[in-house]
Amino acid sequence: MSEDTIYKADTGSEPFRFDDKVAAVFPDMLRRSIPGYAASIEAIGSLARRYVRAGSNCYDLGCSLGAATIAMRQGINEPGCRIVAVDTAPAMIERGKEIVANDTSILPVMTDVDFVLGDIRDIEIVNASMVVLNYTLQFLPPEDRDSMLRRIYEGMNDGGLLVLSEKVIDENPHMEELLVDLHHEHKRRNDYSALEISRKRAALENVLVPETVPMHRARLKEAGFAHSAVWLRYFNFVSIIAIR
Ligand code: GEK
Repeated sequence: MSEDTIYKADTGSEPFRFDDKVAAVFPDMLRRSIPGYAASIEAIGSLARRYVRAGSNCYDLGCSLGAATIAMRQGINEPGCRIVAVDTAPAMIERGKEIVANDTSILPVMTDVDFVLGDIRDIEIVNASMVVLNYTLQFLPPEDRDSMLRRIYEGMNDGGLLVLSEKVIDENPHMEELLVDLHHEHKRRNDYSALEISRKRAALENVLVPETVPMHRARLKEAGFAHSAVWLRYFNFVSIIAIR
């Protein structure tokens, strides 16, 4: 796995972009930056086994290199399904295709994967038994998030499952300060320097826009999801499951 050294260099005031440089170090970046990332991927596999129905579609929205796609494919135990893995970043889609093609894990059933280079706001969602937004919604402009969730709900079958993982802000400013500090300490333990952490933070400003857990849950309810629960929280990173 290539080491993420991107913010060892001074990148000036350039906003964060999902380009070739990021794609080349992405697994290392996520592992060291997102507390709970590995747990989110593991759960996606288990949830796929429980919720994916024969002949249905699964969507990995903002798939990056396809880690959640691979987990779903390993979990799916029903015939005739299809995974649609979508990302706007060509560098991610190109590498993701290679990674999935070279994945040699033994699968319970063969599930086709279609990689789509495109914006998740333009993708048609139909006959879905599982939809994954693993740390992706946070990159959409907030004003586009309600309609995105509504479209997902409308494209899902009854009993279908949505996994929504996000960086969040706490409603309580005092606790927010502590959680951010704990996250930065976690990154320092994972060998990012204080300078790398502050450069990355500046680059993500206005690119990754976090919301509170109550805002996410209210949006899910508004979109129509009858049930939702936070199943994972690690500092200011959460994963929520919602069932149609
Ligand atoms: C994982 N889910 O490993 N349309 C499509 N893709 C988008 C859009 C958009 N509008 N906006 C951002 N992206 C993955 C990790 S990373 C999380 C997801 C992170 C894509 C973007 O190109 C990137 O690949 C991904 O969403 C977010 O489970 O970097 O913190």
